[in-house]
Order: sequence, then structure tokens, then C-alpha cells
Amino acid sequence: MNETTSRALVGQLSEDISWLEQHCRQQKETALQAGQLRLAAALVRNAIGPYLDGQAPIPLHVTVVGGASSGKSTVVNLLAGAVAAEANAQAGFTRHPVCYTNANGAISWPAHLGFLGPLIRLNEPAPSSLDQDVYQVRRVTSDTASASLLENFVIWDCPDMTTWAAAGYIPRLLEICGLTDVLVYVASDERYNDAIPTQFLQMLLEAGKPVICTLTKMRAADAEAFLEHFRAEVLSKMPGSALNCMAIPFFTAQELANPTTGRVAEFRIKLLNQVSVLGYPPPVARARTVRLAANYLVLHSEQLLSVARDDLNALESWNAAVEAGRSEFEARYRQEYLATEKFRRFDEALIRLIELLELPGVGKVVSNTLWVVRTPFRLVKGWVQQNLQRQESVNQPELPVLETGLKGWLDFLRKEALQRSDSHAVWAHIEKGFDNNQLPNQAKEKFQLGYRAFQLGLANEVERTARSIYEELEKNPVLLNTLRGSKLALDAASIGGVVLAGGLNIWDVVLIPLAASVSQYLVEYLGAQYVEQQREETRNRQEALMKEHLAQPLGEWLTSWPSTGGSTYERLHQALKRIPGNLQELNEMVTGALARSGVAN
Ligand SMILES: Nc1nc2c(ncn2[C@@H]2O[C@H](COP(=O)(O)OP(=O)(O)O)[C@@H](O)[C@H]2O)c(=O)[nH]1
Ligand SMILES: [Mg+2]
Repeated sequence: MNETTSRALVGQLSEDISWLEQHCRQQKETALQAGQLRLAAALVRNAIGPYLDGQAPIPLHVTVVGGASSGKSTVVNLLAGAVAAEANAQAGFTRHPVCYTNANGAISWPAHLGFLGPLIRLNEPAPSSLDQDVYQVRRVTSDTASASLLENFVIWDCPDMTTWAAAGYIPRLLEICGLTDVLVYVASDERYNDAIPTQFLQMLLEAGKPVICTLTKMRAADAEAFLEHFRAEVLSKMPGSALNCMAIPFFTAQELANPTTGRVAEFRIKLLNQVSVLGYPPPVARARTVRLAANYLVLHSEQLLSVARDDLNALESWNAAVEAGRSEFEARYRQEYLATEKFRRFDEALIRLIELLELPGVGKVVSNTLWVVRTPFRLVKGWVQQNLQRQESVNQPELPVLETGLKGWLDFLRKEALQRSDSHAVWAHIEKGFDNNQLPNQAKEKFQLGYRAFQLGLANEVERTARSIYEELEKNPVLLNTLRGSKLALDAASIGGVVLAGGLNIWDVVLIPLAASVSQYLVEYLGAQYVEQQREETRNRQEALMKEHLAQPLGEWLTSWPSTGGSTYERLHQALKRIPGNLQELNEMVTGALARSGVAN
């Protein structure tokens, strides 16, 4: 496998998902989704990333989670076989994850950039109550039974699952959940079905984590009944089911002081066995962690991205407004300009055609005689303009029509933005763009560029129309020769006129009928219907060109405006576009790596 590729992919995915998470936290009522996104990012960077990077399966990670004062630290001590974690009556005592590991065991820690996201490892010992984006590793000296667990596992004690909204310690907890191979969920008899921890449990089960539920603090005699109750009340509503569910009854403080002896040891060994089973053999356990994480991400990618649904809806409604404005812009151009436009482009085409009527051989030399050629041509042009473009003056000139159309389009959007600015931040952002004139000014610049391209396009179009008429003429050699002859006569007459009179005034009398005859032949040949058809085609092509050079690019530019210029919506757009494909690709890499490892999973 190409490690650089997988690292780049993991890096980009974890960054995109984390960005979405932050974006989500800035909005109301999306704390749970923010939590989901955090877990997703953590799965990518802490479980899948290190695996693709060739990280050894040992140490496996067992993580103890649960509500406030449920007994997590007490369970950690059971697993560790020593009073390692500060069991503390104060709720919310633990504020950052603490990892307990074998006293001698060298921990091979994933070293790649981005592991555990923003959490930094503390180098100095500190109390678990330190409320920072950190984690710490503590070494535990314990008896042989625990040492055997700690040979393969490290144990994580985590902050409480109390609220989705806490932007500090909850994400730290989820960061470790992403990493984890086995979860131990702790619920005490008083608060076994608290809503928030139950939601966490559900999410972790959905994410494919193997979970051992431990119920604490009840009287030993009530244990069975309580387990039944918990199964019925909580677990039965869960996706799949927690793998194991065991009771750890209330112990005295003295009993808890030495978890490796007496009654406590009995429960402790039961718990150790369950964890050990899930972690054996380690390569299989890790392969399962990675496989289930990838499955979850691919299957839930749409749900994960749904946090951006409101944003997408707002962007969609902006799209729709831009499109409505565009239709109106196009309709105006058709009605106010094209419908009354008669001949301009078509007439220009006729003039170009006359230019094309060059005689081969000697005639060509004559026709090309420097500036003189221009004279009859100018006369023909004048005649055509006089005779065929009478309607031109009643037309609205094209540029003002387009400019008015653009103004109408922008005014409409400004009005929409003003009305909707309270509905979503996208619209507020657009409204601001109108307010400081940035958006309309940029739109006008864009329009000017498009208009220039449009005019160039039209010039090519005139050439094309002329050529198509010329090609028609080629099918009628008699008329073609007559026209060429007339044009030659016209050129010759003008040369003669210049030579004889040194000016053109007198010769106009001769030249105008000649010039007229060229055009006359043409128009007669082309016939009213043909002219009409060519004119209509020219008009349609002109409309298509306007759309291509103006309406369409302007529409696209306006549509993407909220998503450009380094705005939040640009980043959103990028994240939404990249995440699904990248998740698929990651999943394929996982499948490939698992197949190559030969570990059945
Ligand atoms: N005596 C006794 N106290 C317990 C037991 N389980 C938890 N506690 C106490 O309940 C409080 C909360 O326990 P702790 O493990 O710190 O919970 P956490 O906040 O979830 O880590 C602490 O004061 C513990 O000593 C138990 O079985 N017996
Ligand atoms: Mg604790």
C-alpha cells in the first residue's frame, strides 16, 4: 500500500470532518451531530489511519465510559488491579483522558501526525481534573493477573458523558472512543437510564464498538433483577445489543482499596475475562475495530453530512433565486431586443458576403487594388444600410437592454436576500454582499467580460452566416458569376473614377446603381423566405450566444458566490464534495489492507 496516499487521505478526511464538526458547533441544536462528527473523525485518524500506517495491534485500547459518578474510575482500578485512577465523589472530576499502562511495558504509540486530533500528551504528571485538550499516560504496578491484561491492553479513564453541548471535555472523550477496541460502559443503579449517557451508548454501538455494560453500586442481592431491568429498559432499544452485561455490586471502601483480593477480585476477574476475550488474538481484535469503523463511516456518511442539510437547503434556495433571475434576464433580452431586431447581424453578413465575392485571377488583382477597393464596398454597405436597416433605429440598442436586464436580475436577488436574511446565515452573508456592493460590483465586472466575449462571438457568427450564403451561391454558378462581374465593374468604375476625376463625387452617380445591383441580385436570389429564415436562425444563434457568454456564466458565478472567496460556505462545499468519495476510498484501502493481512474478520 502507498503510505503517503493513505496518510494524505486520512489527513484530509479527518480535517474535513473536523471542520464540519466545528461548523456544526457554531449552530443551534446540533450538539449531538457535532459529537457524531467528532467520533467519525476520531475513527478515521485514531483507528483506521494508524492501521493503514502499519501500526502493531498491541496495545489494544479498552476505554471506560459512562455518566457522572457512575463508577468509571472504580472500574478502571478493577481492570488495572490497583488503585490507579482517582475515584472521586466529585462529579465531573476527570476532565481529560488518562491512559493506564503496564509499569514495564514499552508502549508503541502511533506516531503519525494527527493521532488523537488536537489532544496533546502531557509530559508531566497532572491531576485528572486538568481541563485542557491533553491526555496523559500513567504507568501501573499491579499483580500478575492484571499484568496479563495490561500486556495487551492500555486502559483509558475518561471524562463523564453528561451533555453533548460541552465543547471541551466531551470531544476529548469521543476522541478516545474512536481509538478504542473494547468499551466498558458503566451505569450506576441510581442513574442507569439517564438520557445523555444512553444516547452516547447508542451512538457507540452504532459505530460498531464492542461494549461491555457494567452496572454498579447495587446490593448484591438485587444484581440479577437490576440486570434484567437494564436490559429491558435500555439495551432493548439499542441497535444490535451490547455484547455483555454484568453487575458489579457495591463494595466497601476497604474492599475497593485492594481490588485484587476477596469479593472484589471475583468480579474483577469476570470483567477481565470478558475484556480479554474481546481482545484475543490482538490482530483479529484490531482488524475488527478497523473493519467496523470503516463500515460505520460508509453506511452513515449521508447521516454524518446531514448536519449541513440546512446549509445546503439555503444554498439551494439561493440557486433557485439565481435561476429565476436568469430566466427573466433571458426573456427580457428576447422580448425587448431580439423580437424587434430585424437585420443587423444578417445585413452585416451580406456585407461580409460581398467581400467574399472576389474574382479569381486577374479580377482578384483588380479587386484587391489597395484602398480603392474600399470605395465601392463602402457604397454597397451604405446602400444596404439604407435599404435594409430602416427598422434598426426603432430597436432598443442591445447593450442598454442587457444592462437593464442585469440590473433587474441583481435587484431581484437583493430583494430576496433582504427578505430571507433572517432565515439562514447563507442569506445573511449574501445580503451583506449586496449591502457593501461587493456582489453587484463583481457581477457587473463579470458582465463586462462576458459582453466582450459575446461581441467577439457575434463577429464570428456574421462570418459564418455570410459563408453559408456563399455556399448556397456556389450551387448557382450563373448568379455567382453575374455578382462577381458586377462587383468587378463596381471596382473598375471606382478606379476609373478616381483616375478621371480625382474624387468620387461625380462618380457616385454611376457607382450607386452598380452597388445597388449587386445587392439587388443577392436579395432577389435569396428571396424573401430565405432571408426570413436566415434572419430567424441568426436571431436564434444570437440568443444562444448571449446565453453562452452572458446569462450562463453570470448565473454560475452568482450561484457559487456564497461558496467562494474563502467564505465558510466555500469550505462547506469543499468538505461536502470530498467526504463521501474519500470515505469510499478509505473503505477500499481498509478492505485491501485487511485482505493482505490475512486476518479473518
Ligand atoms: N463505597 C463504594 N463507593 C463507590 C463504589 N463505586 C463507586 N463508588 C464511589 O462513587 C463515587 C464515584 O465513583 P467514581 O469511580 O469516581 O465514578 P466516576 O466519576 O464515574 O469515575 C466515588 O466517590 C467512589 O468512591 C462502590 O462500589 N463502593
Ligand atoms: Mg472518574
